[in-house]
Amino acid sequence: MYENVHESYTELYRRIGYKVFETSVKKVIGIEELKYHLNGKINLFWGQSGVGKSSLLNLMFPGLKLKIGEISDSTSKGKHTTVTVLLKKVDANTFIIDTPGIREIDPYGITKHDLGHYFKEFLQFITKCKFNTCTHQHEPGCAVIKAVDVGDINIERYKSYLKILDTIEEDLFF
Ligand SMILES: Nc1nc2c(ncn2[C@@H]2O[C@H](COP(=O)(O)OP(=O)(O)OP(=O)(O)O)[C@@H](O)[C@H]2O)c(=O)[nH]1
Ligand SMILES: [Mg+2]
Ligand SMILES: [Zn+2]
Repeated sequence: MYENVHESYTELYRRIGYKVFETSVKKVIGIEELKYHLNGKINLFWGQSGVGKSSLLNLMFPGLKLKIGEISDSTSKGKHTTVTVLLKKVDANTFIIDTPGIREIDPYGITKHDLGHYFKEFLQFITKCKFNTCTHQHEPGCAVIKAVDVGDINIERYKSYLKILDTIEEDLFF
């Protein structure tokens, strides 16, 4: 739909209601703005291996001296350079947690029919599904599927939802 994939994700997540900072370590873009928003908080950096979490942190806080990895030529993925989770103090009330990259999301303790609640733009539709245990896959009267059909929910987000749903074991408690 969009010409620029990067642009589309920025727009998409802003529309959903997330704060998005566009940064580049190589071109030094967006660094000061991000740093400003970390001030006075406990900040956790989380995401796929090789996306540049540690690089970004080093640029904002050179004292951290975090190890930076390479990207594998064969898979274009990161090599899991950061292997431990450490909480570091960067000033009186600002803390940083760098984390090892993840390969995939494995939601622990979330049931199939709860997952939709973690997709915040689904919330306004979930309450309109015919069944209150709807998992928004094929159930009749599903308001989420309808919202995807008319473009109120982005199809990529819905596909992510289905992919994660697939990794959840059948609910043991229902
Ligand atoms: N072009 C470009 N490359 C970057 C940028 N940030 C990081 N890199 C490169 O991406 C590679 C991985 O960077 P890391 O900072 O180790 O990535 P990470 O997210 O901490 O990876 P893990 O510790 O494995 O989770 C390195 O080769 C960096 O030089 C960026 O903004 N632009
Ligand atoms: Mg790292
Ligand atoms: Zn539904």
